[in-house]
Amino acid sequence: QAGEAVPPAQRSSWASFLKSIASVSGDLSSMTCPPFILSPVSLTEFPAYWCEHPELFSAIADQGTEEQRMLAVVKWFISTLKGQYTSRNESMGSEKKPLNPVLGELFYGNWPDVNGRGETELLVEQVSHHPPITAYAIENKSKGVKLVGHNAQKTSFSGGSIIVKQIGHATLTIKLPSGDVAEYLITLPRLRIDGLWYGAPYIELSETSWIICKEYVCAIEYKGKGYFSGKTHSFKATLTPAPGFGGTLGSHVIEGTWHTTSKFTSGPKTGLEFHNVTGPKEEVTAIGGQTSGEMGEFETRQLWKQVAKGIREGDFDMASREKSKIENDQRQRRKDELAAGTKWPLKHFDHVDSDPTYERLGKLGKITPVTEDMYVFKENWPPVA
Ligand code: HCR
Repeated sequence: QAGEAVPPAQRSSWASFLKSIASVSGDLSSMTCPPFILSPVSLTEFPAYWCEHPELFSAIADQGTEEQRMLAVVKWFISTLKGQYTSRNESMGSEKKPLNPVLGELFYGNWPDVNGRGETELLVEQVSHHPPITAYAIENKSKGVKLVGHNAQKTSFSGGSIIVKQIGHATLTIKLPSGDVAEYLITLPRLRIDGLWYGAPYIELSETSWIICKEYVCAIEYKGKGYFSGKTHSFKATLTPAPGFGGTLGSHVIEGTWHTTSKFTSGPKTGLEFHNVTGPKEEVTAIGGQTSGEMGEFETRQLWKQVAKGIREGDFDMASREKSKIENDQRQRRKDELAAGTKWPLKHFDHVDSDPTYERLGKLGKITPVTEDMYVFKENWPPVA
């Protein structure tokens, strides 16, 4: 039934919200939603989903051949999807609207060294407010594995669902024992937010995303119920040697559901399990202002503390008052910058209009657009004493 999952007192505002999104395109971040659908967590915390299986991230460095390394990269990537796209349903009952980060908002964290896998560090900076763009760097220094990327969204409405085209990409680099650096271009899937009619939004992935390195091209196709296997969250990953590497490297096809398990369905490993994320995940340990000494009021949990408290405790008047304070402060800062002829300085990233790695590797998968901008990580964290 329509609005089934919506608290009765908020059903009419949910109906108005649904009507309004049908006419909005761009990003949903500034839309006003009924309180039941608000999340107390800012989007700056989302990049932590990339590393909820730190052992898979570090294992990428431990592979002996390019073929094994590519399989390890794909395994780590597929294993992140459950956290990225279903964890809010698990923890909050449905997808919720995250807090829209302010320019300069920061989130730092880490996953400790356990069993010699090395420590993995996370750094996130909101590099644009309107439209929202989040840049991140995740690094296991002892293993020489690093992921740098950024995220933005373009949304539209179709057939009762919100379609989210993810803008941005990530590059994974691995320092090899030979001294060379292997690079992997990672693009992001398209999302469809279903369940709106009932007031219980959830995500399904669609279309194709890519992982591409010099020697391999991996196309990952996503389908929901009623396609390859008839199951929700299905995927099929096809790994093919890049031009010039066909004679030496094997091809593989992997199929399954990204939130549970998958196996090889073609190639030398046919029948073997590929990934399995039915076990526990490891949440990031957030690092407060004390480590950097400079994050101060821009540390995400500090910044949104009162808003998050209001949302968690059902005091939406307080949440809204506190949110307005943050927004007014932002407006004032932008006005002051305009008057002074200055621009907010990004702390950890430099914006550039094109990414040579994306252009070079993207060609191998024939991905579009042929070029994309990027945020170059300044490598300035943790601060050198
Ligand atoms: C679409 C979304 C904002 C963007 C979120 C992204 C794409 C951000 C990057 C992460 O790596 C992955 C990621 C996962 C999230 O699932 C995705 C969010 C889910 C919901 C949110 C919408 C803007 C919320 C709309 C809610 C409406 C129905 C009220």
